[in-house]
Amino acid sequence: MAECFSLQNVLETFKSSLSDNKEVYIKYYIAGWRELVSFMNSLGTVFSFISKDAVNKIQILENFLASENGSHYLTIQSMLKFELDNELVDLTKRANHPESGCRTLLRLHRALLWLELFLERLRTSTEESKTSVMCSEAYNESLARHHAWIIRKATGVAFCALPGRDAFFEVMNAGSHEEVVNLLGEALPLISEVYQITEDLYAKNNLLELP
Ligand code: 1Q0
Repeated sequence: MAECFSLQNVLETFKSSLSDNKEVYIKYYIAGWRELVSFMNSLGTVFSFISKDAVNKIQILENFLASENGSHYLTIQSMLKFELDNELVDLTKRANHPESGCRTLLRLHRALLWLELFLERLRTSTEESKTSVMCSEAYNESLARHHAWIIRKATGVAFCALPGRDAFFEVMNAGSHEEVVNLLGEALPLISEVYQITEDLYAKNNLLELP
């Protein structure tokens, strides 16, 4: 049976995703996303269009991992090397490899920045703070610039359907407000580290704008 969402699980998976020499294991990275998607699903059907896209991307990466080339998809670092060396990435426009691991993971990577910005707002929020405002501010500072108008519009509508701060803390299933705030304080540096490692790697290889 699927376990109930817990913030602790998210923290654990992102922790497991970092190897000793600071590579990022794809298996745990996408497990973290699966956990977040299950959380999002519990918030209602207005978020289906978002979770569908997220699941689709997670699935693409899982398929690579399970394929005969799976060993090359162990870490984000090894995936980049493998796909670039073998010309498996569309670099300037979508053509022969519209669903490369590199471009797919980049979409999740951009969403990770949204998550980081949103969780930081949540961590430092007060009783009066609105989740919808925190969410859209984080979105405008991250994903929005990569999204077409129609998606920004739909996303804005979805944000308005978010539960209030108290209910939100509740579904996070991590104890009292204080405990949630502490756990967020623990999770954020990790998420931020995973984000930064990936960002630097993509930047170094000139892959931040993959179509
Ligand atoms: C709780 C509210 C969730 C809000 C999620 C914010 C992200 C909005 C993203 C909107 C995506 C719209 C659907 C399609 C977009 C694609 O066009 C786009 C680009 O891909 P492509 O193939 O067209 O080039 N895709 C993306 O940008 C990927 C988006 C992935 C979003 C993954 C969101 C996962 C949800 C997480 C819930 C987190 C809950 C936070 C609190 C958890 C507490 C630990």
